[in-house]
Amino acid sequence: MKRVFAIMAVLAVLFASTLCASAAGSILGDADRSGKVDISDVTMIQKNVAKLVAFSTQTLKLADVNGDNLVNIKDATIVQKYVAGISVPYKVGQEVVQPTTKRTYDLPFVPF
Ligand SMILES: [Ca+2]
Repeated sequence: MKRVFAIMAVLAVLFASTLCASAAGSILGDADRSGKVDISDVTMIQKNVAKLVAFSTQTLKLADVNGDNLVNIKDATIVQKYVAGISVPYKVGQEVVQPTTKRTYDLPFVPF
């Protein structure tokens, strides 16, 4: 029985670390999820606005660079300015931690 709990604890830790690892690659404005913010992200946001491309919930949060809970032409313009080297008052290009990755999991106490 102890062995089963130990295996469950290891799996829980691995699952939690996988969630954290996936958050590390989340960059605000990286709408094409390539790991960098460039003109392709502007194009992806424009395609989403035109309803040519659907975003996942996580990608919607990365594309919403001004944080108004909408992905629209304003976000595309902000990312375009960032790519052009124009200063923007948002954290475009910086890693963000998605709220869903902030979960904590209580592990069962396993006496070894
Ligand atoms: Ca927005």
